Amino acid sequence: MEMTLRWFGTGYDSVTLQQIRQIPGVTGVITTLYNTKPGEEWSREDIHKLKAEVEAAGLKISGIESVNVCDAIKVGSPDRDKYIDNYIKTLEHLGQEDIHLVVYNFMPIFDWTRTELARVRPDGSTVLAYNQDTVDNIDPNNMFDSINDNSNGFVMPGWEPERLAKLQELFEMYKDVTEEKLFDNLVYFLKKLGPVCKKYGIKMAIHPDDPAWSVFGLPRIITGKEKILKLLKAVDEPYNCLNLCTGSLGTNPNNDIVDIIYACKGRIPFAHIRNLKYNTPRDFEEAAHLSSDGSMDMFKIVQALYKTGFDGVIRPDHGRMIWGEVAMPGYGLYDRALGACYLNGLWEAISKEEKR
Ligand SMILES: [Mn+2]
Repeated sequence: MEMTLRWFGTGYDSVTLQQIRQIPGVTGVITTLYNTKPGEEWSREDIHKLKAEVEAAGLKISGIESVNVCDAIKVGSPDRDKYIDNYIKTLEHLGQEDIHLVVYNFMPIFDWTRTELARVRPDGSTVLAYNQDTVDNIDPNNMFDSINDNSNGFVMPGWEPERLAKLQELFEMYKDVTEEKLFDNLVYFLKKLGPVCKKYGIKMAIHPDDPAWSVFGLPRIITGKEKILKLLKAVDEPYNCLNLCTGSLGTNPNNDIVDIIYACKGRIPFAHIRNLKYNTPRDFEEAAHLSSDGSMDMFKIVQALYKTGFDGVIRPDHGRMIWGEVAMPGYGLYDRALGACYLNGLWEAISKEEKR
């Protein structure tokens, strides 16, 4: 198991590589070329520069999150092959730079969705939160505004302002895209990536939809165990795999994360681990990683990973904003560092106990 932290890159992230290097047990970062747009080919030179910067700080690039998939591929436009070719070239360049883990998602238009970026918890920390009644009463345009007005000046991944400008156009593009069609387009895309992934040993880890249900009437297809297994079977190759995200799957309390881990044994190279707290069936907020702070049993989740032979990459996912830190909501240093230490502690205890 390799413990990592997400890092958005110099100039985009308030957290430095030097700070990450000092979190005990964290040896790598999950990063991306933040200045690229979905659909563009990443140059090998840019990837090499990023890698050199990370390695100069004594860390490694443990994976890319994300190489985003453009809307043409998701809706299956006539020109999608052009963008798939760009994606293949990007994977080729990543493989040549010895990077073998790529995260992506297949959510239409909106990436992860929250209604509050700084809900105050009883201890004074602030967290991302979601309320279904708010979503049901909001115009998607206002969603963009509220995300960007409350992001402490950072551009939230998936909520880039340039997407707002063409929101109507995007909804138009997706108007005939059913769940089935979206799923077929995903399978088409993955099959095309087969040769390059096999050549370079690249794993394409899909991030579950967040929240794990349809938002604003748009289809969502990676929401729970049955749908994940359907995808893993549709392209039944090790390169087609799951980025287990406890916080995303856990938005639906009916998702049994431990059961999903066992069902996907051998197909989880990467795990986002975080906790959230359910207040009512229509309202949840993110929590500290500790089991007792939220609604999930983190011990059981880490234990299931250990028992299924997980040997991939973990990162603590979103953290609370604590100790006066100003950072991208969910991505401050302090609480994610606490999360990494806690998860490493669970892992050490479980592995030593199992080996006894
Ligand atoms: Mn996640």
